[in-house]
Amino acid sequence: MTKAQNTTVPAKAPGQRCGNVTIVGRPNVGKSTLLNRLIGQKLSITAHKPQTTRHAILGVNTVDDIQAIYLDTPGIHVHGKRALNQVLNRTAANALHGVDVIVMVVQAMAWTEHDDRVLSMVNNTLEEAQQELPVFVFVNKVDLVTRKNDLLPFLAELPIPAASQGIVHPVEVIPGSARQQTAVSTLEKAIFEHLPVAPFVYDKDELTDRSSRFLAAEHVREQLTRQLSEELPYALTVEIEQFAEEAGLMRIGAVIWVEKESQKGIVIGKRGEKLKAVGSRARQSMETLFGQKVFLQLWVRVKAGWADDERALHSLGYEVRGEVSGAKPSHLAGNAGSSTPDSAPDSTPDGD
Ligand SMILES: Nc1nc2c(ncn2[C@@H]2O[C@H](COP(=O)(O)OP(=O)(O)OP(=O)(O)O)[C@@H](O)[C@H]2O)c(=O)[nH]1
Ligand SMILES: [Mg+2]
Repeated sequence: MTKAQNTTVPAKAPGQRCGNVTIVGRPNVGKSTLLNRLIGQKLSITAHKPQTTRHAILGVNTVDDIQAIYLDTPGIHVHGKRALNQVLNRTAANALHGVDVIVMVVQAMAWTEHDDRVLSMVNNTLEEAQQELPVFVFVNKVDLVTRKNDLLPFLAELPIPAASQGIVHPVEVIPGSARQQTAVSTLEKAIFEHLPVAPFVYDKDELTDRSSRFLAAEHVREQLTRQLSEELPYALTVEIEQFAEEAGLMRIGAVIWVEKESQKGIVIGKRGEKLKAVGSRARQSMETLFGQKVFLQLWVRVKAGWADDERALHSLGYEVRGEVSGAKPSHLAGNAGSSTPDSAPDSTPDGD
C-alpha cells in the first residue's frame, strides 16, 4: 500500500542509505504505537491489551536519501502455551534475521521476565551477527512516571544487550513516549545514522507491503480488541471475505471467527450494539487509512479451537513455519454467521 498524498518516484540516486529496523519488546510496551509515530501514519493496530499485534507489520519511511524499513512484531512473552503464543514468539524471532538496526522497546519502571526473554533473543541475534549491529533501547511511557527521580536509577540499572565475538555493538538507551511523541525524532535520527549504504528497496511513496485487504482485517480486530472485555480478544480472529473497490467506495465484508457459540453472543452484543460499535469505529479508521469511503459488513462465526491448532492458524493467515503470512484460503468451513451493518459510534480507552 502506498502513502495517499505522494506521487510515485522511482528511486535510484547514488549515496542512498536503506536498511531493516526491527522493533521488538514484550507485549503492550508500545511497539506498534512507536512504529506508527516513526512512519507518521496509523498503520499498525494498537490497544491497551497484550498481544494485539499478531503479524509482523512492515512500515516504510523514506526521507530524502534515507529509507528505513521498519518491522513491528508481536510481543515476545514467556508463558503462553497455545499454538498461537508459539507462533507469535516465532514471528518476532524471524523478524530479527537479516536486520540492520534493532529497536528494543521496554516500559519505564517496569522490567519483567518477558523483557529478559526479549533481551536473550536480542543477544542471540548479536552473537550471530558478523558485523556491528546497533541496538536502541527505547524506554517508553516515561509520561506515566510520576516520580521523575526514579527514572535515572532505572535507566542506570537497565540490563542492556551484551557484546559478543569481539564485536562491540553500539547500544544507546533513549527514554521517551511514543504516545506523546517525546524523543521519537531523537530515536529516528539515531536510526538513520546507522543505516547502511544501500539502494532503496521500496518506492519513495510506499508505506507497507501489506495489502489493503490485510489492513482492513487488522482494523476490525483492533476495535474488537479495544471494545471487548479482557479475555475475548484472544479467542477471535478476522478474515476478509469480500473486498471490492468501486469508484470512491470500498466494499468490505469481514468474518469474525470466535471459538465458542457463547463468545458469538458477546461479540454481537445486546440487539447487535457491540458489533455495530466495532464496525463503526473500524470503518472510520479504515476511511482515514485508505483515504476513501468504506462500506463495511461484519459477520460472526464459530471455529472451535482455532488458536490451538497450527493448521487452523495457517489457514487464517498466520506465519506458522517461518513463511510470510497473508495467504488467505478461498473458503473456510464454519457455522452460519450473524451480520450487521454498522451505525452507532462508541468510545474507546485507546488513543491512536
Ligand atoms: N501512557 C502511554 N501509553 C502508551 C505509550 N505508548 C503506547 N502506549 C499505550 O500502550 C498500549 C499498548 O500500545 P501498543 O502500541 O499496542 O503496544 P505493543 O507493544 O505494540 O503491544 P503488542 O502488540 O500487544 O505486543 C496502548 O494503549 C497505547 O496507547 C506512551 O508513550 N505512553
Ligand atoms: Mg503491537
